[in-house]
Amino acid sequence: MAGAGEEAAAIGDLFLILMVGAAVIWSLVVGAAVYAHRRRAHPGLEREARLFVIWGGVVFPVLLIGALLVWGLFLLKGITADEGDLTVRVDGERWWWRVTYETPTGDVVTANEIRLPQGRTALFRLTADDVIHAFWVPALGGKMDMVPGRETTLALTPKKLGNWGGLCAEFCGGAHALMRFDAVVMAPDAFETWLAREAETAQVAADDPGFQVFLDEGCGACHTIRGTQAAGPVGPDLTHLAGREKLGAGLYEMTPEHMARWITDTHAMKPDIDMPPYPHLSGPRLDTLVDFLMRLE
Ligand code: HEC
Ligand SMILES: [Cu+2]
Repeated sequence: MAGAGEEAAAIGDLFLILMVGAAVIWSLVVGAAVYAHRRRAHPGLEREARLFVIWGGVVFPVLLIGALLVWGLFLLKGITADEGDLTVRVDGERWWWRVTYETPTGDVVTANEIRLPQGRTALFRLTADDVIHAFWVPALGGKMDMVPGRETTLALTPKKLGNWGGLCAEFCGGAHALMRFDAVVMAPDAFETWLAREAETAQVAADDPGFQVFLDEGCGACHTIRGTQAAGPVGPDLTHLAGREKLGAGLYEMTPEHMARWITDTHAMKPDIDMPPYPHLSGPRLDTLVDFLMRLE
């Protein structure tokens, strides 16, 4: 079956076998019904029928469903494993993703984009901040509920390079359908380079005019830019914002035009979200802010 990860392939195989098996069993049942209908009555028929019901209707289904259950539990054990080559914590927020890589030198915080090394098993430790969400990267595997106050785990081993895209698979309110993310599978070397860069703080000059607008408008009350005094915990970490492929949790290409609209016309870009729009920003002041944000690589 198609799929870009080991776990998705295993689930794909299970699905294929269930479908083919169901088709075969359905044909046998219909065949038996037609046969029974045509059969003429004779003295031993009652006994034959009882045996058929016991073997075909009780023993066979119990054995088959039992075997499928064991297989399914076996698959589930691998998928919800509690170890991996790297650990990524993901918190579901309304309506975006807080992402933390656990590394030997400490936590690396980012948002809305998950990069993974090809061929390595990533262990996801999942939880939610507000309501139940669900973490799903269809091409790689899943999905797994994210529950406030609880931790669930999911192991994914991507096999193919590419941006496979992920989404929230549990209705969580207003912008649920727009709660996506990028799941980018990279060569292991490129991944290590990316992660090292992601761990760095932002290089922002104290007198950067764009950063002044950012502070004046109060963006820093909600957003963190590591390495500056902006340390808001409410919204996505923006330290390496422009290094992400998409803006707004997997929604828009990361371009200056989209960035400007995101700030002035926020709720047209993504309805219902917890970020206020800044319609009064325009002209050079907006340009300076956008230019600053697009330099946060
Ligand atoms: C009240 C808190 C709050 C304030 C103030 C705020 N934001 Fe946000 N911002 C958020 C939230 C919450 C999100 C996530 C929205 C979503 O996708 O559901 C967000 C998302 C963003 C994103 C997208 C991040 C990504 O990963 O794609 C950008 C860029 C952004 N904000 C910039 C700004 C700028 C610039 C300002 C100031 C002009 C600002 N924000 C002010 C809460 C805030
Ligand atoms: Cu959701």
